[in-house]
Amino acid sequence: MRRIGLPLVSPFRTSASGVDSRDVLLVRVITPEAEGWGECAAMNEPLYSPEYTEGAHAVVREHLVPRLLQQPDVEATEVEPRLAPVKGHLMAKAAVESAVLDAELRAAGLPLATYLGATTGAVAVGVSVGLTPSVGQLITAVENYVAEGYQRVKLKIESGWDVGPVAAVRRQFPDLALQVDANEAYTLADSSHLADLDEFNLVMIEQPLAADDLPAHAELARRLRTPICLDESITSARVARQAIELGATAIVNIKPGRVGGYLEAHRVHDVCRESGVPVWCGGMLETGIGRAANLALAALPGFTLPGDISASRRYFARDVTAPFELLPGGRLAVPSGPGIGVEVDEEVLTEVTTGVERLRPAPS
Ligand code: NPQ
Ligand code: MG
Repeated sequence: MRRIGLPLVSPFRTSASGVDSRDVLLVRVITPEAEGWGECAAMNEPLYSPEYTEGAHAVVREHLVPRLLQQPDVEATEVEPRLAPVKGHLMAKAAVESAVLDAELRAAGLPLATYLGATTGAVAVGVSVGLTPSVGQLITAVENYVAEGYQRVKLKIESGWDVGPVAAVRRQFPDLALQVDANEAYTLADSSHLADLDEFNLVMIEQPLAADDLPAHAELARRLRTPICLDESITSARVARQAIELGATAIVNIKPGRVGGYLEAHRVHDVCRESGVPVWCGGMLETGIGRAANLALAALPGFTLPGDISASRRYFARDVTAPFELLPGGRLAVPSGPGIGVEVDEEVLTEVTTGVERLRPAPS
């Protein structure tokens, strides 16, 4: 278990959080055949979901890794069942499962994209802008990202910062693929106000209401023209199916950490695809380790909308892997090497490391 600290190129603010650096938990699995890396998506404070870096670190150390080390000859598909007795902590579980999966695939010489069933070698990506101190600064931020080549821009909204900023950006960019993310900031009482967003031809409104209120989202969907997309609500393939059947969501934001790993993320993709629900890959300001794995997932056929994977430079001046750079047309190349297909730069890793712990199987 390794903790690293990466400064952000600019603070990232949402209705609940404002961060200017990432405190990230990485999990490294060392086996006789290969090593694997997993990244925990949790924020350093429990402001997006109940998980947070320090808590995930404790759960990995005290409750997850010991369960695997009892019988360390474990395959990636066995990790979830072995960890099932532990309730919740899906981002912590995802980091462990991803590291085992990466080691397994590297040993087999198999790219994660191939293993998951990717059907493309490059994926369209968008950018999430975050809250800004003024509308002017929002317009400038959007201008810069559009100039960099992003085909889709996502704005954070909250009560008091929604119709005005969206109208200003739409006026400046009449043809831009534009969407908004409320991170649960509204209630059904805000329905008519949220309906004022319908005139801006948004691709979607993401997680407008509380994560645990699917019926309210179904009711809101009946009152809005803009499609609803769920993020925080979708914690498994089963919940995705329930949300779709309830009419609570027309689009799904898939985040491997939020659903417990890439294997469950694949199952969410399959459920949505069977129901004709488009999906896209959400972002948690990952390092190149999580970014590489997310690109493999985003290369599946059901990922028909640009994700929040963004180029490395959108978040980090220096990363623990080589930077992912935007290709023409606002796309990122899907790593083609074994496993997650990137190498961790040990020199940078050492510089940004704030703590390292190693757990070993009990001597047999
Ligand atoms: C979302 N991500 O889609 C999340 C919100 C979010 C890109 O909007 C540190 C780590 C800070 C993860 C702030 C984007 C974060 C974070 C916001 C995720 O809802
Ligand atoms: Mg979101």
